[in-house]
Amino acid sequence: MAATKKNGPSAPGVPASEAPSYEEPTVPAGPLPPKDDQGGPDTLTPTGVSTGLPPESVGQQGEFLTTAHGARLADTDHSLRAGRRGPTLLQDHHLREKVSHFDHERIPERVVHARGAGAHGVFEANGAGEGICQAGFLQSGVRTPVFVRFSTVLGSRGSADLARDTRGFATRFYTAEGNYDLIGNNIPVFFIQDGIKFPDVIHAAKPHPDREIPQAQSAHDTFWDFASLHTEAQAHTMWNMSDRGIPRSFRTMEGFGVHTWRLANADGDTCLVKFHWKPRQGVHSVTWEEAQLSNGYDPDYHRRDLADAIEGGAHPVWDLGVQVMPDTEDQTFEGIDLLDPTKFVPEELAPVQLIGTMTLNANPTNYFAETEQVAFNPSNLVPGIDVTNDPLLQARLFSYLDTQITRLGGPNWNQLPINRAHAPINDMLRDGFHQDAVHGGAAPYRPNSLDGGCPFVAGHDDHPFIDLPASVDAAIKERAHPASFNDHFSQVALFYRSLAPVEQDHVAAAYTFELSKCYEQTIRERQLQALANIDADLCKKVADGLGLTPPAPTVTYEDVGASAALTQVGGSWPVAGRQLGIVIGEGVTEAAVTTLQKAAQAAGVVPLVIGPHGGKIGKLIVNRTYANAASIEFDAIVLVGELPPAPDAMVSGDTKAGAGSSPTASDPRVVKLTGEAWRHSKAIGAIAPGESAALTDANLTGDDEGVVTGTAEKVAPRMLELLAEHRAWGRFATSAEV
Ligand code: HDE
Repeated sequence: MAATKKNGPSAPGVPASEAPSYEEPTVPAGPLPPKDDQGGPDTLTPTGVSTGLPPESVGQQGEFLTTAHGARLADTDHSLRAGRRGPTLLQDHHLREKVSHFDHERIPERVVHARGAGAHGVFEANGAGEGICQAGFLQSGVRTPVFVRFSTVLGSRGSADLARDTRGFATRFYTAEGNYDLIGNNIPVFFIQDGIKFPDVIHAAKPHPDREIPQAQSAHDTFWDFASLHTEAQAHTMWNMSDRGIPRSFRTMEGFGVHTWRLANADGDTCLVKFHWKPRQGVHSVTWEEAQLSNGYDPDYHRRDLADAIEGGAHPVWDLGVQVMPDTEDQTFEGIDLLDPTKFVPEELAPVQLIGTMTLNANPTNYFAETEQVAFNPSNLVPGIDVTNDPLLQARLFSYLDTQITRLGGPNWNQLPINRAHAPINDMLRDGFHQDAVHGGAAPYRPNSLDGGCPFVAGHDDHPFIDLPASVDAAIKERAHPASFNDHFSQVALFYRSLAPVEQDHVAAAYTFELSKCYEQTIRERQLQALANIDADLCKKVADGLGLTPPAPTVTYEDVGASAALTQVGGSWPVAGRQLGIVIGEGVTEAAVTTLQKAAQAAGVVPLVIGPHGGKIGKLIVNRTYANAASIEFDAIVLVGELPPAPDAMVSGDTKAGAGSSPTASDPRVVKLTGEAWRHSKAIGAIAPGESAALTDANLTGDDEGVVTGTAEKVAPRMLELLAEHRAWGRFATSAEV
């Protein structure tokens, strides 16, 4: 008999809503309900009518295994054969259906942004956007369901999450006026100014065509060959080489619409805007070493983090903001060409005005049906939001619709549950592969009288989508761009000079790492020349690392200053959803651990106990062991009491046990973990009656930066404060100081 113990929220990540029984269940029962944290697309008909049914109604039904046409089956383990040792019969419909369907389970992955994770949520407008945009979902108090998909760009579907890369941040608003898709990135500038170059940049960045390596990386010759020749890519690559290229979490990323969009209010007044998502969780990153370790220890790091945080109740929140610029004829603002997507508008020049808030509150029930099949499209616009002539955006308007036809197998991908609009659909599009609607009527054309003239076109008062009138200069048809697009460096320098010294060091290290992975000296030298044109100091640091001579700049441009909004360093941020590692040994004082656990849980932090073995120590449940824990999993660690070597601390069983040079009083894996947390500038706590042997073994004392020692009552609140600061930034000197 199956046990029906509900899996509790204290363990984010358990696979099902009920804990499994030890024996294989034998009493027929229907499918288990989804987990509490799971949601699904609203249950609508393909033409947008709400069915009011729960999300499970589109899942599997009934107690018995059936064929795809609903006949119950008694055996799915044996194929139908002519005799027990004879050949399999072609008439075995179940075998053919089962294997044939399996043969076709995969669909082409996205050409770019193949690796991603999604979540459901809700957007609530605060009304501040009403004056500039007539879109219904931006009117005060309107709540709109959303689905968000975060992604990396370069890697294939199974690649690791912590590649140094841009992150996609695509949001679908299921508005009452149709779907609105805001498909942005975590970086506000792009590699290219014209969409016709997109295949070039992606071909250069994807693995080399001969060996198909390296996966999910820009640290290779073809990428830097392109970026160094095509210097308009320098703006985006500088952001990639900064800490923005390796976010701590999807939850700690900003989002940007990148292009300039044109909004119109109810009176038809227009303005130009840049969209921003501001995470309430703060903007945080990992270190490069953490990223590399994570890709081995936990390639699903970002995916897991998002799902666990939502399951654990730490629902991530972003404010949606706009920078508002006048809709002038030249579409420039403070000297910045708003049609050039390699440029951004510093917040000091146009403050970000918040117009609503998005909360992600449910995980998908089925990755394929939702996260894989969601098909975003920048042409999904609603009344009041229109495009500009940014030549990058213009090409996207074609590409997204086009790519779905191959990826999702035909023209009816809008009818997939996750893509269905929450508005009545009456589109005159007919037939095609996988048609889900059963259209009535005789006249899918206009004008008609046979269907009573239906569908009618909307009049002005019916709130139709409006292609906002825009004057187009009498112009020559040509393949050329405006002169303002020729400045490839001034804003790159602005970005670099806006960073804190520690972030600048990270940038220099990232360029050095990436270029050192190139085989061709010419490519390194060419990229160094681009760096010389950005910042002499940065160029020298990278040149030193590569053993090259820094070249002199070849271009001059006006210094455009710095923007304080660009650094991640400083400030204090909510800690909900962060992970605290509590390292214990046999004979641990349980009360100290309980104090830490309670303080963490009260702040929404997930406490994970790391013990010498699995199972329990006293009453404490061990979540990780010395052998399987890695520092990358924890935002901070606390060492509790004595942590002597566990019996399995032998190099023959776990080579990490040989990490130290000499035997230590503490388990060498704990010493390694502590050393890594130290290097990664994470907070470290130690609870011990006297000196903590584990701290001493890691060459640390309670006086070191970001290290706290004492009782659990003293350590717990201080750890939370340090966690809120994200890193102990002052722990190491920067090159600006030495
Ligand atoms: Fe995309 N992009 N893109 N892109 N993009 C796709 O669409 C493309 C660009 C972005 O989670 C594809 O459905 C072209 C800028 C995100 O499903 C494809 C150009 C920005 C996602 C495509 C660009 C983006 C995509 C692949 C140059 C930031 C993931 C599958 C004109 C503003 C969406 C698909 C998701 C996905 C084409 C440039 C962001 C091939 C041709 C600029 C976040 O259609």
